[in-house]
Amino acid sequence: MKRVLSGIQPSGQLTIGNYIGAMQNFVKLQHDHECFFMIVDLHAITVAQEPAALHEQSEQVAALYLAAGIDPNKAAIFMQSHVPQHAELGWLMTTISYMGELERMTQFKDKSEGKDSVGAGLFVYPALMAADILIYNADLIPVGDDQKQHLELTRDLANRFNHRFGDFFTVPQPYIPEVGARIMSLDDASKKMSKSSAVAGSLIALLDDPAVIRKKISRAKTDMEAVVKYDPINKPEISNLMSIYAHTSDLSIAEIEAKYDGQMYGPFKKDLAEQVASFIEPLQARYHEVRKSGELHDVLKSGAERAQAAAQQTLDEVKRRMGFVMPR
Ligand code: ATP
Ligand code: LTN
Repeated sequence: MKRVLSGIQPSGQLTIGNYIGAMQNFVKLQHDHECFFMIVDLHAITVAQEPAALHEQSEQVAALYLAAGIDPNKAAIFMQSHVPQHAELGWLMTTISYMGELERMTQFKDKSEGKDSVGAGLFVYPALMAADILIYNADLIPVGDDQKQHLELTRDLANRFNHRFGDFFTVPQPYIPEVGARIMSLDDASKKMSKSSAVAGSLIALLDDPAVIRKKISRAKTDMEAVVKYDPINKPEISNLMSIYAHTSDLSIAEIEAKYDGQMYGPFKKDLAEQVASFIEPLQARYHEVRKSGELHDVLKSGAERAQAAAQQTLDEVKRRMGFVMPR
C-alpha cells in the first residue's frame, strides 16, 4: 500500500481553503493508502504564537480532522511534536540544504517581507517539512498549490541524500486538486485565502457561525460584469466563488454555469451561502461532539505511537548511513 502524509499548521482558524485544498483529499485517500496526518505544531511556531492560542488551535485542528471524516483506525493522526524524530531528522536535513535554495522559497519571502526581525526557524522550515515526509518514506503528499515549491525542494533533498549516502529515501509526489488547489481571499482574489490573515472578511473559517458565513459571502468582492462564468484569469473573484460552490455541493463548474445562466450575482451568492452553511453545519456538529467526548487525546496517543515506530526505523538507518556511531 502506498504511503500518504500531510500536515496542517495550528496557526489560526482553519479555512475552507485548507479543507478544499488539503483535508478533503486526506479523507479521500485514507481508504486505499497507509496515511499519516499531522498537526504541525513545530512548523506553526516559526511565526510567533501566543501559547494559549497555539494550544487551543492544535486541539482544534485535531478535532477537525476527525469531524471531517478522517478515521483514526485507518490513518495515524498525531501532533508533530509528539514524534521527536521529526525534529532530529529536520536537523540532519538542514545540513544538506543550501542557503540559496531556502532563500528562493516564496513562502519564506512572503512571510518575512517587511519584517525587522525574522526567526531563523522560518528560514529552515522547508528542511523540517522534508523530514516530515521522508521519515515515513511517503509516496503521495496531498497539499494545496502553495506547497508545490516546498515539495520540489523535498524531492531535491531526497535525491541529494540518496546520491551522497546511497539510495534510501522514496522521492515523494505532490497530490494537488485540479480545481480548488488555491482558494483565494474573498476581498482580494490576487491573494490566497490564509488562516493567518488579519482581515476577517477575507476568509471563511470552518468554525465560523453560519450567520457570519452568509454575511461574508454576501460581501465578497465580484466584478461589474454580473455573468456567472468560470474564467480564473479575467474573472478571478466569481471563479473563486464557483470553485467553493463546486467543492461544497455535487455540482460541477459546468453545471453551476448552466444553472446561473442569464442570472445576476445576487441569486448565485445567496445559494452559495446556503450551500456552504449546509455543508459546514454537520461538520461543526461533529466537531463539538469530538471536543465533548474527550476522545482526542487517546487518538493522538495511538497515532503518535504508530508514527514513532515508523519514524525511528528511518532515523536509525539515516544516521547509520551518515556515519554516526549508533548506541549498542
Ligand atoms: P498560514 O496562513 O498560517 O500560512 P495556511 O492557511 O496557508 O496557513 P497551512 O497550514 O499552511 O495553511 O496549509 C495547510 C494545507 O492547506 C496545505 O496543504 C495548504 O497547501 C492548504 N491550503 C492553505 N491555504 C489554501 C488555499 N487558500 N487554497 C487551497 N489550499 C490551501
Ligand atoms: N508546510 C505546510 C505544512 C506542512 C506539511 C508537512 C505539508 C508541514 N509539514 C508535510 C505536507 C507534508 C504548509 O504550510 N501548509
